[in-house]
Amino acid sequence: MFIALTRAVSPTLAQCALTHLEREPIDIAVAQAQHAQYERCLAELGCTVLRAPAAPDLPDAVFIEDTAIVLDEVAIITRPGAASRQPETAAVAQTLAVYRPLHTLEPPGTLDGGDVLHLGRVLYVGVSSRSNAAGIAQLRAAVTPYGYNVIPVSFTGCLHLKSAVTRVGPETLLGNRAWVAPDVFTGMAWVDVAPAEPHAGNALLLGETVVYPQAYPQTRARLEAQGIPVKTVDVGELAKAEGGVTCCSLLFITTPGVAPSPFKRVREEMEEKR
Ligand code: CIR
Repeated sequence: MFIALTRAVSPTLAQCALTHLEREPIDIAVAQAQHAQYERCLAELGCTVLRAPAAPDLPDAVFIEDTAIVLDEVAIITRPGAASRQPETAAVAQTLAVYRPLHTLEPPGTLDGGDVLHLGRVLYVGVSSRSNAAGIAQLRAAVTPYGYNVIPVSFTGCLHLKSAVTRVGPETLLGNRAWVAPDVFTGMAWVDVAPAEPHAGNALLLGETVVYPQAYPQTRARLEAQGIPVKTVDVGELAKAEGGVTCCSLLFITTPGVAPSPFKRVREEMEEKR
């Protein structure tokens, strides 16, 4: 069973951390509706959607990807690079402890999950304003015993490595080569984002389908031209907070035999409402 762990949009989202974008008004009700549509999309693609406990006072809590890296063997609880986001990890750790042994990053290390691109036994990690050398070294020490290789990657122009590049197929990446060099990712084919859509590199691969923002039709056409199935979602209000489609969930295979009973089963709830 595939689990998509999500977290509710906080009523304080408009006070989110911002790095590259100007602050714009955010309509919370619309953001919540878009988030619900995103969860529905993941459920339709076969995920069991579970919500970590809500954190109304933590503006960026919806961007749960940044708080952990869930591998088959272990979950790494990060230490987010924005101080305002560091309290987000406690409840996520509690939730993930049901499924994985935990390893927690410590000061002075910082690392955001949005900087970690997981391709097989390699974790490419963006060196960013959020993920520092100490955080990357701690991640390497934690995952090396499980046979993973950690490769730091330089990039520019955006918040996280995965704002610039993500996986869209078993051996295919989608990315903005103005922000990150394709040849870093050995053995992977590369689809360029459309020039008019520099932020279009963030896609969420689920099985063979790519969950993708409605806002990037030109890049979507490029994916479809490669034979990649795409399901679009409108995440426009979340994008104002510098969020994309990867950052609103943590995807992982459940441990066989472990029941997710302490958590809200969003899919079941949605089915009841139909
Ligand atoms: C932040 O600045 O941390 C949030 N406003 C946005 C985080 C988006 N996370 C992601 O793309 N992984």
